[in-house]
Amino acid sequence: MKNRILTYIEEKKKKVDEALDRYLPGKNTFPRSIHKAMRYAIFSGGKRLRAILSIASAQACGGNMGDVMPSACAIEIIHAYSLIHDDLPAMDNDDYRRGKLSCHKKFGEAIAILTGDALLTLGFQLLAKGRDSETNILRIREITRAIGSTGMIGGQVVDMEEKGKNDTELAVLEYINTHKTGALIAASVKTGAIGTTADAKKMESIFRFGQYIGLAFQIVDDVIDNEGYARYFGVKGAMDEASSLTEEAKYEIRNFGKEADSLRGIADFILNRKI
Ligand code: GRG
Repeated sequence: MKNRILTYIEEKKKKVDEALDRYLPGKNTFPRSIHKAMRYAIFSGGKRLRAILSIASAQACGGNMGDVMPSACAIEIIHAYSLIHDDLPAMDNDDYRRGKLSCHKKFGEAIAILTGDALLTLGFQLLAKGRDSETNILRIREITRAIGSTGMIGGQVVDMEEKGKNDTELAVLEYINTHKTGALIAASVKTGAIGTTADAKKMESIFRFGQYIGLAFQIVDDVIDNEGYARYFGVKGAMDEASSLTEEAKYEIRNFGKEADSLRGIADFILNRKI
């Protein structure tokens, strides 16, 4: 029998993919070139972990999947924009993403840049779509903090500037990981809790949970790609660190009930993932 968390992830991924399909303009919508590219970038095999984390976080705080779905999908769409731009020749210059041609290889550089821009814009359109305006604004505030120049983009800038050096300090590595990847993961968890009945204390705990698993996610990524933390500490050292961050994360939500079991399960899934 399939393990409970894998079933949860599979079911929620299906729901997220269905919602993304509804939210994205159809591939025949004019101008077709950009809408085809947007759909290509979104439906090319992402795990949807950030959206699933948002849903699990909402459920851990007494919320429901329907209310959080637009913002959960917005985060996946914003994540897809960051990957497209990260793959561009001016950045990582990657020909492949998720085992398929990267967006600029498939559609050309100009359309890829515009596809990233259009996805980022669509993300904010969706963040404004929820029923409650105050919740929408709080979520937008959280996401903008996570992805701007003091968040994901800041992490990307420092990462670019450190490329090719082999004496990157641990504090710099930590800055890159917490900002480039960790910030959006932590925001995925927090935006899931926004709009629920969670009080300030619960909100703080769940955000710290998100920060710990965000860093653990990037460390595991470094192990998979044999870079960053894995180069610095070796595979075992890096995995020990990811494992203790996962424990810290779960400790943060120790006072949550059974309704937070999916969040705990996803934390373990992130630690043990191989892709
Ligand atoms: C260019 C604005 C801009 C930002 C780039 C997020 C980022 C900043 C770059 C991505 C580079 C990268 C591959 C980082 C490693 C961690 C990471 C985000 C991996 C991909 O996330 P997954 O594994 O991807 O959740 P899927 O494909 O499952 O969606």
